[in-house]
Amino acid sequence: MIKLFDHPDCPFSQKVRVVLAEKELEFERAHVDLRAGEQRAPEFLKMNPYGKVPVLVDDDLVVYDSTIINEYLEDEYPLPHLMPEDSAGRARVRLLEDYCDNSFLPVVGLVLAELAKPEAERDSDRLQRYQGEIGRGLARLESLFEGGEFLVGDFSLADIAFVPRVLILPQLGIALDPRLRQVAAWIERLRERPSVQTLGI
Ligand SMILES: N[C@@H](CCC(=O)N[C@@H](CS)C(=O)NCC(=O)O)C(=O)O
Repeated sequence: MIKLFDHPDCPFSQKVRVVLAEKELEFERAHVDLRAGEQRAPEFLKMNPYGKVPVLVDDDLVVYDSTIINEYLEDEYPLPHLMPEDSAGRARVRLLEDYCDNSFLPVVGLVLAELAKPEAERDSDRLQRYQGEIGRGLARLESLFEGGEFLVGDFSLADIAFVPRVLILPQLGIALDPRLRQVAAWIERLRERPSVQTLGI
């Protein structure tokens, strides 16, 4: 039995939920109340010493970090494949996941934090700088499609990494540059997938 310790709004948890849905794996969800600090409780830290969601428990195995969890799910439950077969394609997927986890998602987090402030307290220069950075990230993605439908070959863990945040661009105050036609079509394609719809975003 698979159990996922997660938080509904956490983009890292959402990445894992899309993979579980793609692979049609049954799982139990355990909500970790981050505001109440449940992620710092000793029993949670025993599972993930970093004190973060998501954590996946599959029988006796405990795995944390969304990208490592998704790699584990791909290895253990390979169908449908969410990684290319060739090493070059796999490396490209991993590079994009790394960019998404360490640059794209954090800057989206900064925008959300700024927007969560009362309007009078927002730093509009900072907000614009962050929004501009997201726009440049999306422009970089535009150049990757080369006529294909997804970032690297077929739908993969690379696309899934971006799902939680590219679906909420309007909430970030970002109007997609109309020149980014491939990105616009890709976002619509992602939005239509049943696995993505399970997120309810
Ligand atoms: N690299 C981790 C990041 C996970 C992460 O940052 N989770 C956040 C919620 S979205 C968290 O649990 N924060 C709680 C805390 O830092 O106290 C992953 O990919 O799983």
